[in-house]
Amino acid sequence: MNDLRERVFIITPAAIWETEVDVHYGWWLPPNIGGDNAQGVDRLIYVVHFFMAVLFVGWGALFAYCLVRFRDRTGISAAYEEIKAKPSKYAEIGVIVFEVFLLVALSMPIWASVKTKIPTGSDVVTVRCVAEQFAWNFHYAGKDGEFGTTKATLVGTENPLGIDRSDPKAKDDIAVINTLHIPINKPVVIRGTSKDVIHSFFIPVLRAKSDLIPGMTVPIWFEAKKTGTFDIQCAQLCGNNHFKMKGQLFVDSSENFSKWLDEQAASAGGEEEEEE
Ligand SMILES: [Cu+2]
Repeated sequence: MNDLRERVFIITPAAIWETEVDVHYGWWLPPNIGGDNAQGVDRLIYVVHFFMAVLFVGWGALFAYCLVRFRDRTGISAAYEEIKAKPSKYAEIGVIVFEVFLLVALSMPIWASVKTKIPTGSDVVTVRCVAEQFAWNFHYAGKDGEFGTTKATLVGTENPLGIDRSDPKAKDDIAVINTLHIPINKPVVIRGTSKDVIHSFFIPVLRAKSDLIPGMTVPIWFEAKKTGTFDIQCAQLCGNNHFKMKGQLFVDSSENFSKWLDEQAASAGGEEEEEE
């Protein structure tokens, strides 16, 4: 898996040219394959954009009207007192009330669900994600469902997560780079952190995005409703190869997901034997 790691430290125009853009989303939002949270984010985006358009047209029309109505004309001089008319005040109060509604009634419930209702239980798939310049390391607990110990002193090119294989719980742990496999229709919790700088874990099709911060473990959760291959992007300018910090999300059927886990477990075992 380590051959997947590409470390190019100099940006050349050729490097930028060769970096493929896999999915062309067009001018509209990328497809949304997420659960309730992701749908809620889209609803909010639509509502906010609709009212931004109304405000844009409304204030633009008022501006144009004022340009004509109060243009410089002979015989008419400017009035230097403050405005006495009430309509502009009402319009501003209306905008404030509506913004409070957007924030309290629409944004906060979605945010609360994303940030505080982290699912727990036996059907939850938990994956650790350790971001680094410029790759995503994913850590699966393996068959026993328990993550083995990781140690900073063990971190190296062969072991980017620093998994301590002498820990019995770590024996079946799976480490993959830039590839995240998840099953369809199951809550997935990513426990994310970073080795170096602040990265931002972003899966556009799931409307899931969160900063990953060194020294902190940040939970991110979502549910995918469609199988397929999608982009994982870094949404935080994190260094000179930020633009290449991409991963792939594979949403698998539950059979394919178990099959993939078994394959990974088998190859992890194989690697250990080679080392001995
Ligand atoms: Cu990054």
